Amino acid sequence: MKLEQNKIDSHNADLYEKHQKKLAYLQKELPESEEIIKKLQDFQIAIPSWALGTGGTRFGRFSGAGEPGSLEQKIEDVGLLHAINKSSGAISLHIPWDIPQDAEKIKNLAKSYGLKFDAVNSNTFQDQKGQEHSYKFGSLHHVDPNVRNQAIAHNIEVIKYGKDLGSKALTVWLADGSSFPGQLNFREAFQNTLASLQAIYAELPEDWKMFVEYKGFEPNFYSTTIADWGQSLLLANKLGEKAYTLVDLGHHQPNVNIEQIVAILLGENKLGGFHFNDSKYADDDLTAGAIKPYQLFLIFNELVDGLAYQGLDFASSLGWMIDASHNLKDPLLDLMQSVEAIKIAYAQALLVDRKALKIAQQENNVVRAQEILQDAYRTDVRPLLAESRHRNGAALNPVQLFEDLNLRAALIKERGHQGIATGL
Ligand code: AOS
Ligand code: ZN
Ligand code: ZN
Ligand code: ZN
Repeated sequence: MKLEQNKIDSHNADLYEKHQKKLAYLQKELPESEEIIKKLQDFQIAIPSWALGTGGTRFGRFSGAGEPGSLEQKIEDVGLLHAINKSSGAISLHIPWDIPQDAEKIKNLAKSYGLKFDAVNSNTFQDQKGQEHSYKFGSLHHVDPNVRNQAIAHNIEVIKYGKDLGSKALTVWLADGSSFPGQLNFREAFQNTLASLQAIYAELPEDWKMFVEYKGFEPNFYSTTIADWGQSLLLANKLGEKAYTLVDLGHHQPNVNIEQIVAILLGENKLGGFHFNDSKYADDDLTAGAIKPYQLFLIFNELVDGLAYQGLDFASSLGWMIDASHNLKDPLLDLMQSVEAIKIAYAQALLVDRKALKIAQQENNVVRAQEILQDAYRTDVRPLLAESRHRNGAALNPVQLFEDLNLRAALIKERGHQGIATGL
């Protein structure tokens, strides 16, 4: 399904007057509005292919309807999303859930929607049909070199698929770990993981990055072999300059200061990118900004500061990806909400008066420092986001447009009551 531009235009015409009023007020208040709108227009957040269907829990899954049943339909869904918000111009594929049978065709299809291919993800956390060795006790860290070699070969194959599509990064997330004390020799598991990653890294094209994702627990409940940013950074440093740490917001113990981790990694030029989501307890994969929007803002505050410090371009220097999916909302609406929350946090971070903050910090003026941050955070920047979408030809209100046009019903009519095609 392709959304005709005139449908977006007429939606915008209905909302324009009200929008214009709010925007004019903000433009008067904030001299930097114009600059922020331009930055928002450029900022794209990649959509994970696996979030286009209703997620399940280990207790059950209530399948949605009209979900994509093929890679082509997943691209179509992201295309639809991008037409509506012009902020989701990339898709992140997961192999083998999304094997492109005909790379040229898939590439052209994506291009027709204005989409690029973001990081490709390998999968050694499940056994695939016909696979010789099982990943039950891990993959890259496994005690058996045959299992490690199989997992290495898979990652190299994923790079090959990514190359064919124009991806520029490989994301490695490992479920490897142990659930009982004594099960694993930690040092050997770490050394095996490093050696395996080195073998994969050796096959990484020159202009690619490798993202090493960490996670505290789950599916293993006693230890995870790449459990935190320290272990990920250690591996990335040993691997070389193309290897970076990837921060998934849900992969920390509760109350961990993620913005500080982000600041340190960025200062070392070792932050590769993000998997955005939100959580109350653990890897809940809830909509970004749904639970802790202030934390999201504080992370973006560090990103704006840190990328400028490194002299790096904001939109293009890191992997900006969503990794959220759950079982209650329409997946496309959920993604729209995540994208909106991420861009709100970015816009608010751009509002922080950095000169004044620096002075407050130098003077140890704690009260003023807090005032400066919260002044930015408490500004309603949504008219700036709406304006940036409008200028890009997208919808002033994506959620409302999707609902008013009954787009899910249209997808169900086209595809039937199918759920998403993944191995999950
Ligand atoms: C798993 O917890 C991680 O967040 C990974 O990024 C994973 O590959 C992704 O969620 C798809 O299952
Ligand atoms: Zn993730
Ligand atoms: Zn996760
Ligand atoms: Zn997650």
